[in-house]
Amino acid sequence: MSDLRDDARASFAEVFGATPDGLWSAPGRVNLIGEHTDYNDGFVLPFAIDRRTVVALTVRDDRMLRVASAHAGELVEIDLATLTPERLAPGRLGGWAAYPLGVAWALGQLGADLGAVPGVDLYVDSDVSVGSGLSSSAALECSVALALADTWRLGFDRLTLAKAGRLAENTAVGAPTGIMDQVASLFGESGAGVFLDCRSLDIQQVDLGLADAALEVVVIVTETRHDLASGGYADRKASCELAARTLGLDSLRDLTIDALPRAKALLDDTTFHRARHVVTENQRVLDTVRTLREQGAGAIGDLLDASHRSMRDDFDISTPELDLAVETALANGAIGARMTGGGFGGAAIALVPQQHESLLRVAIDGAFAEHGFGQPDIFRVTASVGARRDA
Ligand code: GAF
Repeated sequence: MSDLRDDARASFAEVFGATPDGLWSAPGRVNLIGEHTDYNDGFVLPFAIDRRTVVALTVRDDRMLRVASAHAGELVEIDLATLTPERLAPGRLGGWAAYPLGVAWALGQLGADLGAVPGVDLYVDSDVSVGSGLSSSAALECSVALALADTWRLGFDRLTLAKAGRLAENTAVGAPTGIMDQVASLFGESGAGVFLDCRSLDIQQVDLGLADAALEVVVIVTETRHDLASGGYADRKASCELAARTLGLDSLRDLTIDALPRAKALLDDTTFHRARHVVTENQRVLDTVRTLREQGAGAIGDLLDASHRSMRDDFDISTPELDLAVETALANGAIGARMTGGGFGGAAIALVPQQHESLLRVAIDGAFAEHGFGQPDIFRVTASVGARRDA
């Protein structure tokens, strides 16, 4: 992390010829459980990870926003006065710059007077790899949102910053996501999961108790990138909305497990299976939180496994690589495993005894090679602190 900060500071000086006024950072996330429930007003339990995006920033004496990234070639600049939805429409700015510039625009939509704030030079570096399923997008949005809110003295609370991140992603990037990732990135705490009710937006930090259970979480990033702005994610969201509409509900949050037989009679097969995933997944989140509190992390493995099966069989968002990662982890000592994030590629997580990471790596590397799949990236993550000012 200190390397990332030093690099960002040095690169900022190279690109902009100045020392940054400050450094901010925000983490990526792993979702422990509660997938595709956030945009259905449901429950989620992600945690912020120890991989972060760093933003270095200085105030300018004009109204230009200039953004540059360690992971993208060219510097992008725009006058604050021209920061309009038309200019920011998906595909117009293209690439990564839609995220930071979209966040600046979104802060304006949520009450910032963009006519009265100065321009900034902003440089981004990150060790949350893009397309890995660990929400590099939320890490970028939330680090930029916090940096701009501090610099422009907006006085916004963290929930408003999370909403700005989501609005930028929905509008400027064109990914119809929920609010889970931004809340995880802004509200993460060391050792804790972020239990969010996506209807009331009530947030509770839940002690994961991993060290007490002598367990750790290992991430397996498959080489199949996932992209939330492409069709599969939006298609699942549309199915959920169709199910709720057909059943006369505001959202699938209002469908209970007891009412599933009635729903089966009213919905086509595919829509029913997708709705059933959401309803059962909401219950699994509540069960996981209760189990963590009453029995500890050693008792949540079956819930993680059931969540994966539901995403594989009912919601149909897993891939052969993710299934193989989960199966191999379970056959090699994991007490629970599931894909994490939006699906269609990206990452899986395994809950394993401490010191188990290298054993798991050998087993999964071997299984992937046998199946002709690209070598996955495998590493341990810890639940970490959310977005903050670093310097
Ligand atoms: C992605 C989205 F960004 C989240 O809002 C959430 O829907 C998740 O996929 C699936 O649970 O990370």
